[in-house]
Amino acid sequence: MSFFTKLRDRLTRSSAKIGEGLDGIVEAAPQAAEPAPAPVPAPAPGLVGRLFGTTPAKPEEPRRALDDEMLEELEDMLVQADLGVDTALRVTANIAEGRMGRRLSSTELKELLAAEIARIMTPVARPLPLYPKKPQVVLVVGVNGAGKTTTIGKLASQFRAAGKSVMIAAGDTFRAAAVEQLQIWGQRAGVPVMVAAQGSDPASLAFDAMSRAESEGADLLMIDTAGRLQNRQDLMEELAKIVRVIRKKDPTAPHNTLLVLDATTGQNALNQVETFRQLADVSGLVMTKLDGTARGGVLVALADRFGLPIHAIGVGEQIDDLDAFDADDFARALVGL
Ligand SMILES: Nc1nc2c(ncn2[C@@H]2O[C@H](COP(=O)(O)OP(=O)(O)OP(=O)(O)O)[C@@H](O)[C@H]2O)c(=O)[nH]1
Ligand SMILES: [Mg+2]
Repeated sequence: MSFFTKLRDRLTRSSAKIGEGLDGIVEAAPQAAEPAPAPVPAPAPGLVGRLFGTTPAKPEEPRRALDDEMLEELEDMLVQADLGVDTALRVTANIAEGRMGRRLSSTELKELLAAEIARIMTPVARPLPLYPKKPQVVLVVGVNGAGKTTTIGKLASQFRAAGKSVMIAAGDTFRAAAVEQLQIWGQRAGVPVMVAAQGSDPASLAFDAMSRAESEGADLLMIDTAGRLQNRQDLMEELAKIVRVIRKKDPTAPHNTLLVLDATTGQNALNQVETFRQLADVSGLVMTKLDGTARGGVLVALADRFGLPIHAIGVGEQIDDLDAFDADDFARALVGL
């Protein structure tokens, strides 16, 4: 199954919210504004139609003239769908430009919205950059349960398949279960996982992992970290320390700091980006759990507000449920096209 097909099949809750929202807005056209045209009877799909391959005329899609009221409804719907107020306003204004009074069908409105969303997302749709530097150190951060460990497993497997030698460091040294989880992913991906004694300093594990990755000539070292909430000062300090220690070994590292965000958290993802950016130099985002949430629109708000690269999106728990982010595919799937 292509990733686009998967995306369209799994983004259903977000696309239902937006797609059905747009249908509803168009169908809510104020009645009796003008006399409805007399219905044209569709030709019966008889022998002539079969002979000449003509299909019976489709019933006309409902249309609604674009006015202030309709724009307001559109704006509200986009805010509800987690695009955020600023982005919803901008998108609506762009759709309105030069189109006031025009009678739009729901499909046309979806096409217009998809184009606006794709325009915002295209500049940020960038795969994880690969550098000649060996090992390229990828630090993975985020709040509890965002999907860091799973994303590392999926990415490691994909880089492995692309012929890269990959190592993983289990920087979540607090929970034994976290280490086991990463080891399972390491086995699936065929990638070695470096672990340290439970409760030991994650910064020193990161340092040791860098030494080993260097001596074994690994292309990529992915460092998992414990989940941390933005309001836990001590844990945020610990993250800053991991970065400092990594830099002692290689001043240019970490070469990528990936912030993993859970789509189901909606607007809170914006605060997470703000906080993590202050502590670690976040270089790119991965958004997980776009399957099963109606809040996928938050990705548009993130792109519009921060302009940070979106490297990949996750739409499930399996190893191949993560793929590079494609702006057009995402925009079309999101509006239900
Ligand atoms: N549906 C769905 N589930 C996901 C996705 N990514 C991760 N998960 C699930 O989310 C849960 C948490 O994922 P983890 O990878 O353990 O998250 P984490 O950020 O490492 O969590 P902590 O280490 O506890 O902070 C797991 O049950 C994953 O299977 C996704 O894209 N879609
Ligand atoms: Mg984890």
